[in-house]
Amino acid sequence: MNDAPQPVKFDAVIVGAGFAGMYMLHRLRECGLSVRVFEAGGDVGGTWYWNRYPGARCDVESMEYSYQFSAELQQEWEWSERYATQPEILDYASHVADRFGLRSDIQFDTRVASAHYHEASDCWQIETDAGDSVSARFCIMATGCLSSTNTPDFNGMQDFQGPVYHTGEWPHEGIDFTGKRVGIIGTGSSAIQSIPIIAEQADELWVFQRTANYSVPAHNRPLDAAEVRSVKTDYANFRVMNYAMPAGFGATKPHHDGLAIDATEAERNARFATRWELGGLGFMGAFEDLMLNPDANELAAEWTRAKIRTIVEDPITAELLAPRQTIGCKRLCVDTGYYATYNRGNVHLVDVSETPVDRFTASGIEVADREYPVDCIILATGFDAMTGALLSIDIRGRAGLSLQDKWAAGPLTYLGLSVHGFPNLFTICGPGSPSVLSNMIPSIEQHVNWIADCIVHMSTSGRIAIECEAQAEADWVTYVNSIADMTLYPTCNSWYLGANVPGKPRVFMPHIGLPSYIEKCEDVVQKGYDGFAFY
Ligand code: FAD
Ligand code: N01
Repeated sequence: MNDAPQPVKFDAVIVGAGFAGMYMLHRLRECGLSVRVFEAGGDVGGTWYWNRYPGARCDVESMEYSYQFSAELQQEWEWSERYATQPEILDYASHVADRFGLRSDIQFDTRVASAHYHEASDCWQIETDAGDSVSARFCIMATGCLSSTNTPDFNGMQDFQGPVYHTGEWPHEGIDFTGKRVGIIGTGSSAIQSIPIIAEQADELWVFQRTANYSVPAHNRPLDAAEVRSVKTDYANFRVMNYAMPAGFGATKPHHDGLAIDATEAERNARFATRWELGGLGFMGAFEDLMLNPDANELAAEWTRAKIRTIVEDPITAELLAPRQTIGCKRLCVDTGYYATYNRGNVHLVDVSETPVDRFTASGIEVADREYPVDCIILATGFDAMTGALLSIDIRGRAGLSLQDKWAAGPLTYLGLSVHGFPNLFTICGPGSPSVLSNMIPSIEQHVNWIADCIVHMSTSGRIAIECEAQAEADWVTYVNSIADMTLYPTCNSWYLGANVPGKPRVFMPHIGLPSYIEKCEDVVQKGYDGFAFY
């Protein structure tokens, strides 16, 4: 007798319960499907469940960084600040889960270890680290673009006697740095948000910087009631206008056209200053050629460096903080008081660009034979972005083809939604979609709606399986890269290219431009799912 547990059969399994997994569950339940969601964390929220470091908040404005699928939800939820804090966004995710009764179909504290496609039954067999074994017609990866942390293998990590925290796996109870000597490695968005707050608590803060990053002020503030009312009066139109923006946000902000290289110095300076005062990611919208022409980019970069020099009092520190790479090539950071924090006596910048971190000792961090004694270390070292979470699952498609093998030279997808050889597997905001180069919640909703509509189409037309064609996939990857090659994005070592993770193939992963992408997805459907095969 075979006493192995019988697999449970669902119409769909969703992996991940961040904003993508939550909305996918809601849509599929509305379509009448039986669904099980597996989530490694203890509750919903994804990014906002894990990234609890001091100062964590969104850099797309709250009124834009939220769901639009329910008119009631978007009317009833009140954001308190221009850029919502992590706790507020997590409360929002929790509210959505309560309001739509999502938790009953989500199994928390459960990591999916493998997903194998069985051709005989046209089903996915999914196994978890908790011992679950379930089968489903569809397997939908809502595993997140920035959910797999990147922890460099520093020598002697195990020797350090104090605690080591990663910003992307922050302790739920929070940390009080009062009276502590703190070392933080990294100067990306997570570090830039947390450094000013940690600096206020800690006795000494040592910042280990490998590459200086550009950051613009957030000018965060409480939301004005009149401003909220004006958006809520016609939220639907506000959303439509934002979907037409290159990155899915900023439609109601001042629009600027023209080329930086054609403007006079006075015009340029005035426009950069206006954008700096407005605050936020819109800085790169000052002129149309900033991400296309290196000379134009250098004008914006040098303006920003000059700005940093006016804020940071010590000229040596100011020079170290002035980035050299193309501005906007790595994701622009948005801060509150970041550069001014270096004017504090207890904050010290350690340049590790030429002489890297040698090792962790029992009591500190060693660089170029000097030990910096610290009580705790923060790794603000980012993520194995876009592919990390997917490739840490043993995903196998037709004929046992593993995704790890298929993507050995870089991710291959059609529309960032589908992978040839992996029928009925969908990736929400996968590599090859606008995802991280867009306001992600609207991008997630667009993907979820596309997938749900596709599943309904299959059901009404009696189709069992869908798979993208090899040629469509190859053409899409070429196209995504050809767009990137027209821009300055490939000119630095960003995580968009996988350059932050040693050994990761250097391939530009996101699709640049949301409106053209949405148009393509709609066109594919209108042409009878062009580039896909059904059986
Ligand atoms: P996630 O929120 O990452 O959720 C994925 C979930 O899948 C996680 O909970 C994870 O535990 C789970 N998971 C992964 N693998 C497995 C597995 N094998 N088994 C079970 N569960 C698994 N985007 C913006 O547009 N605007 C912003 O302002 C913004 N701010 C950000 C700030 C920070 C600090 C970070 C890190 C990212 C930010 N992002 C922002 C990007 C953010 O990731 C997205 O906006 C969005 O939250 C992604 O939702 P998601 O559901 O796709 O993925
Ligand atoms: O990670 P990062 P992040 N030795 O990869 C350094 C989103 N986000 O968590 O640049 C020394 O940007 C690394 O140096 P270098 C947003 O999309 C948004 O900060 O590789 N240093 C870099 O300085 C963002 O882009 C917000 O030379 C090492 C840093 O660690 C994305 O998440 C807030 C090192 C990593 O920076 C990732 O941001 C937070 C080593 N061995 C995150 N390895 C918002 O504001 C790495 N580094 C909304």
